[in-house]
Amino acid sequence: MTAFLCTGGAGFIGSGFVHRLLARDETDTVTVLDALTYAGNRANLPDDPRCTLVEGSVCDAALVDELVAGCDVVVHFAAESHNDNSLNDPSPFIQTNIVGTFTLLEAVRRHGKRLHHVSTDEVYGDLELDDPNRFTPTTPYNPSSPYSASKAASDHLVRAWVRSFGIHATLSNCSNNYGPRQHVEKFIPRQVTGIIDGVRPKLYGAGLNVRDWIHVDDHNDAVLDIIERGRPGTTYLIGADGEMDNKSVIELILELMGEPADAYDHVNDRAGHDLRYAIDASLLRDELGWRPRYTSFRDGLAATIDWYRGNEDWWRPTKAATEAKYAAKGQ
Ligand code: NAD
Ligand code: TDX
Repeated sequence: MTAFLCTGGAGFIGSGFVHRLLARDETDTVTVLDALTYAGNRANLPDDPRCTLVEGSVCDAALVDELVAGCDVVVHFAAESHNDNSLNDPSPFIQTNIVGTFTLLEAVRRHGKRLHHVSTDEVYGDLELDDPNRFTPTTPYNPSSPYSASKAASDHLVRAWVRSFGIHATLSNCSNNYGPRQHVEKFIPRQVTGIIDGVRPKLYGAGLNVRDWIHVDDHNDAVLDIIERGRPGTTYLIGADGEMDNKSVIELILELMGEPADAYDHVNDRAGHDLRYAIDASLLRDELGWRPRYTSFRDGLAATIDWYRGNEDWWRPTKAATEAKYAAKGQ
């Protein structure tokens, strides 16, 4: 019987975590602290008396202190998460990702609580397409965008609080997630919902950029394993050997949705666009025995497409405003 505090639990990955947590144990409870920004949606949360939503910010020190005091384990998902938004306006990324993590760390330190910090592979920068190496926990930090720099800063804060103050924290850096309830600003949902609306997919630049795709449920299973069995102070990389270039992902989406494989357009590239991410998850596999359940990206993607087809009420309200932001940048 564990009382979890889950920040950002009304977003894509955090809500997936809440669903998995409550499904696997009948006695756990979860308090979700979420600011319900454009990316948060209370409808993402299960209708379950063991789940309570508190609408508020991780930057609100008094609120964070009260909630941390009342829980056993903190799982920190809350963040501004979209690279393109960070190029338009970095300011909320500095506040939520850096100041918010600092605020949480201070409360965790005061109350001596267990923390798991959720981060991204983007903190390591990018790899050449032919580089035989992948990211490992010792790869030097080299972030490219305001988003990834703010996540890198948050990781450094957590590591410093572990070393200097002895807080009991673990960290994870995961590759690109896909699955249900991902905001339509992100690559895969943007193209899938566009095709449903008869709009051709939009590929940044030549589309040779490689991302290492993992299903959101596999990410969250790894987070649960780390919370239960991870070594204090350790960073685990999470990835499922899912490297694929963006052009191939668009072609696969088009095929699965019954459209010609060349029915997409090239649009303006992202400034500072990272070329390739690739995760070596050996530590997670060898030490904690984690294995991904979604071993076929094709099957996981087909199920995700079905989810967007069946949940138009969920994504329709945010689609037009999201596309208007892209249109202003020729994307
Ligand atoms: P998301 O944008 O879908 O959700 C973020 C959630 O945080 C939203 O519910 C939002 O309302 C909330 N939030 C934002 N600012 C807040 C604040 N100040 N206080 C409280 N809540 C706030 O993001 P996501 O894709 O679910 O990502 C979750 C975490 O996982 C992030 O830390 C992200 O860096 C990390 N991550 C994401 C991916 C990916 O592929 N999406 C990969 C690796 C790591
Ligand atoms: O319309 C598009 N066309 C396109 O070619 C969009 C929205 C994106 N892209 C490209 C850019 C990237 O190379 O697709 C790739 C994936 O883009 P995003 O979905 O924006 O993801 P990315 O920038 O790779 O970051 C994601 O993974 C790491 C998450 O958004 C981050 O939160 C996570 O940390």
